[in-house]
Amino acid sequence: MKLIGTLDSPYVRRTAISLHLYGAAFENLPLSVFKDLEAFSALSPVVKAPTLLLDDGTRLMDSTLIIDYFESLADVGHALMPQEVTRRAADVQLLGFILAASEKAVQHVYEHRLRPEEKRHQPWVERVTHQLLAACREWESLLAKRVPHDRVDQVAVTGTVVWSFIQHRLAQVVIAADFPHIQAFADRHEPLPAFRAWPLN
Ligand SMILES: N[C@@H](CCC(=O)N[C@@H](CS)C(=O)NCC(=O)O)C(=O)O
Repeated sequence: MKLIGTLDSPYVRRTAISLHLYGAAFENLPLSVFKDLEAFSALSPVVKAPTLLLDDGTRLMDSTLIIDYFESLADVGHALMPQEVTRRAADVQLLGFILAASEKAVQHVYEHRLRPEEKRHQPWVERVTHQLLAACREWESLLAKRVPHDRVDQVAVTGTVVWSFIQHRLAQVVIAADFPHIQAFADRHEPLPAFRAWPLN
């Protein structure tokens, strides 16, 4: 199985760490969606990272769909989502805000790194920044009230990966000191083996 994409993408990294925790054997092909356009296109013409090539040639795209597929195959000992429905709904809610923060952070990065300055549309940048900060505030507040889980789960994987990405790229926009619960949560998880095996840098 081959996971295509670089670990500086929060979507690729959350998929790699999740596959690791599910105990799935895979190889990472660190092709960039920008620098390795030709090689990436040859494997997947849509050039979306992550793309996961299964051994039978099936191509899976979108981190949430990929993770859901492996979650459906996992036994209880390897599952990353709670089995109990109320806790599961709470985690799905929290993951929604974390993934919204991720999407807005990636849009912010693309807007500043890919679009020439003279073509930038300031109201759009302001909208994306507002949405990013709103998502982080909801995330912080839900995390503060969350009953601590004793094992690494999907909220730990995605929350840590997305926060590290945001702090790596947008530390001037999303001030870590304003989000102490998220920061402490990420600090607790980044040193763990699955996160170190698939590092951001
Ligand atoms: N919802 C998708 C988002 C994936 C995504 O946007 N990946 C970026 C890399 S961070 C990408 O493929 N960018 C190239 C493009 O969209 O053209 C997921 O969860 O996998």
